[in-house]
Amino acid sequence: MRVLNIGPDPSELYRPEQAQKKDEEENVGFRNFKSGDLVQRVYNTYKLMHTNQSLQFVKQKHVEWFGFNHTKMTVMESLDALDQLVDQSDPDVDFPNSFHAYQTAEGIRKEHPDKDWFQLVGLIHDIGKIMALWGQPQWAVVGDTFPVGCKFQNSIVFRDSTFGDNPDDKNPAYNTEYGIYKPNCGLDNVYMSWGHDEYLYRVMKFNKCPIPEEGLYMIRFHSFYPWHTHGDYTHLCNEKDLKMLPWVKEFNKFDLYTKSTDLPDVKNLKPYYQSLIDKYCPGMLSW
Ligand code: INS
Repeated sequence: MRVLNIGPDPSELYRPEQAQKKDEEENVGFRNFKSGDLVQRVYNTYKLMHTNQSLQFVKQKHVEWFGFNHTKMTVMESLDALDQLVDQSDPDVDFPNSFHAYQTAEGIRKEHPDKDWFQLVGLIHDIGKIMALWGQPQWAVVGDTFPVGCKFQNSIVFRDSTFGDNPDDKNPAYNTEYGIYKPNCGLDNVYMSWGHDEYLYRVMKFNKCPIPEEGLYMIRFHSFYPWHTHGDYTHLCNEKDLKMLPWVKEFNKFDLYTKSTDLPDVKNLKPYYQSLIDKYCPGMLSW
């Protein structure tokens, strides 16, 4: 008998330490930033990211990308384009990102056959990485995200060795617990390091794609590991963020643990996923 997964366990919210410990134990085999064949490539990407992602840099990227006048293309075209992209921040994957899209979506489909919007989010969550194919350096596109304009917390990967040259790290206006933010101001009011999460979230909003709020949160914060896995930055969260957190954690299970060198048969899967795209983000989108 198939057991239907009806959604995340809300009680996790009230015991964050246990949840974090569990996550770390479960991460075994994934997200190893200490050793492995790809670790030098991963480190170099984060070193550049953590040196250059300042508040000023992020504000400038918002100006550059929030006009949505770069191109017009369909979601399937952007997904196919990710055949050309290997994510250099990912210690677990050395194959094109497009396969990871179908692996994530299929994992969700198995456990949540009733939630087509969730499956769709699994499919498209990384397509904002298309920016890397438009000349953006990977350190401004991929990788875990974190707030700028306040202290960089210890849960950020390579925290100790990569922020030394970031101008904000020594700026007393930015390097305190709250920095420029007010307590519980809400993540919507926080500048996140610039990358594919925020970009795709904005593309979906701009094009008025009717993805439920939970799905939009997954898109926007799926790489925010310091928050969803390590329990940091809750002092910036409002009630809505905390209500959405279990959904982002539910998404993370599939984003992380479906990674495998056993590659899916994309050709066969395409018609099903095209029907989801047609339902939630049809036609030409403005990027
Ligand atoms: C993931 C995650 C990974 C990173 C990927 C990103 O959400 O944050 O650590 O390597 O670029 O898509």
